[in-house]
Amino acid sequence: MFDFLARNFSSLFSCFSRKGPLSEDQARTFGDTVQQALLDADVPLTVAKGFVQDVSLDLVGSMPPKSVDSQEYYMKIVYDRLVAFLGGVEGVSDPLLKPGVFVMLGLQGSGKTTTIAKLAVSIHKRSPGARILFASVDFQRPAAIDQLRILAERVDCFFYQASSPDVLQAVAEILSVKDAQGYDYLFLDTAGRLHVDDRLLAELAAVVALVKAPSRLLVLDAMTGQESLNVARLFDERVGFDGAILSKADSDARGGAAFSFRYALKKPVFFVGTGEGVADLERFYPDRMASRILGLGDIATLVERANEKLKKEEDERMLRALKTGNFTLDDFLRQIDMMNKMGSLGSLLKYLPGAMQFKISPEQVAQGEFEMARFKAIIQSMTKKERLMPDLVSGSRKRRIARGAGVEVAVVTQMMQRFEEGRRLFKQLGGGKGLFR
Ligand SMILES: Nc1nc2c(ncn2[C@@H]2O[C@H](COP(=O)(O)OP(=O)(O)O)[C@@H](O)[C@H]2O)c(=O)[nH]1
Ligand SMILES: [Mg+2]
Repeated sequence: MFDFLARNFSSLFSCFSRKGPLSEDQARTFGDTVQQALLDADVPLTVAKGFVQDVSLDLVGSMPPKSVDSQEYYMKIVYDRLVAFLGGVEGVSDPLLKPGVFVMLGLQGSGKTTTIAKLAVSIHKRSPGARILFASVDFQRPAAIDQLRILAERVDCFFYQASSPDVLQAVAEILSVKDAQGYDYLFLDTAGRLHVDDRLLAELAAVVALVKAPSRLLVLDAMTGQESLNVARLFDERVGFDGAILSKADSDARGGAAFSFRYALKKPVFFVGTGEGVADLERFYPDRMASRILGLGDIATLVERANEKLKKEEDERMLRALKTGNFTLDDFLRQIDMMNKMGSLGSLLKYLPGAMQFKISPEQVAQGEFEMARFKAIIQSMTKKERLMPDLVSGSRKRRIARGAGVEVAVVTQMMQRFEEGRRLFKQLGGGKGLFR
């Protein structure tokens, strides 16, 4: 979803020259380019204009110090604006931290029921012992209730089917069950319509009014683009909600809704749904999203994904190694395995700085995966000592390793060079005086 914005934004760097202050022409070109990029991404005109105005004011009103690279200086200003626009760094409270009653709101098919399971999985990850109850008052479609029952079983949660056919009585019944049985969390699934209508909104308002201190989560389908902002406005006026979850961010939606949500609704986006599976949910962090949109990469999310899939100590070692640039061929090998565990190279690329700018083709990705497999074979043919002290690898050792891995000697040489480059690169990323640290 954000790839679209990223593609258009990553070329913005070239609007700024490396030296000296921004000229009026450059500022105008920049503003026009940004506005067009936003409109192309399905951002409403008023929002696009608002953003361009804000960021232009910041750009024109500031002067890069002599000692710094102007391009970096101005991009940092754009980055800061973008973060603020998307919700700021402090605006990312986690609604799931506190137990309570969560009412899911949204149109039919937006992803409410699926999202309940995803949220439960994310609670269980943090507090495995949490007792979570699912219940539904989506009486429009009996299949919708079965769907929730099945999901509850799959993600180890409790399910309660109210006996009353009346929505409000059912809610009262569910709430008393929650209190009597001492559940920590209750997720209340509600009915949606294909379009917002009066009766639906009135019913939802009445449901919400029955719950003490409810957390009201609006689930919006990112694929519906700008229309989702109108839906959100209506729900806000008639029912009220605390924040949104954007589902189907994995689709080829152009990201305009996600970009505009905070600005248009003055409420946070808590999560984005990234697939149909129960684990496909990510927190929405404005700063990480801004990095991704600007093609600066999202190292934090990348590392988090690694965290989840790797044993803890291995992982801490790796982070230290990455940060200090102090890693050996053994680490390199582990890194290749780590990448394999996290997903294909292609799926990882969008998190890496600059990947967007270089427009990596599927052939290049395939080539990269082939090389990783070859590198792995080479490292595996080395002795422990050689892996720790790569400088030892020369002449006859190289020939032995090449034979062991079934490659030409030149490939071994090439890999050693890449390793050195990688070591330097990670040092810059992790420990160096990068722009965004
Ligand atoms: N690709 C994708 N599909 C999703 C996502 N969230 C929900 N869906 C799918 O959207 C459809 C409707 O979801 P559902 O939870 O039943 O919506 P509800 O009517 O609002 O309860 C289902 O086929 C889900 O699998 C998501 O983040 N990505
Ligand atoms: Mg449903």
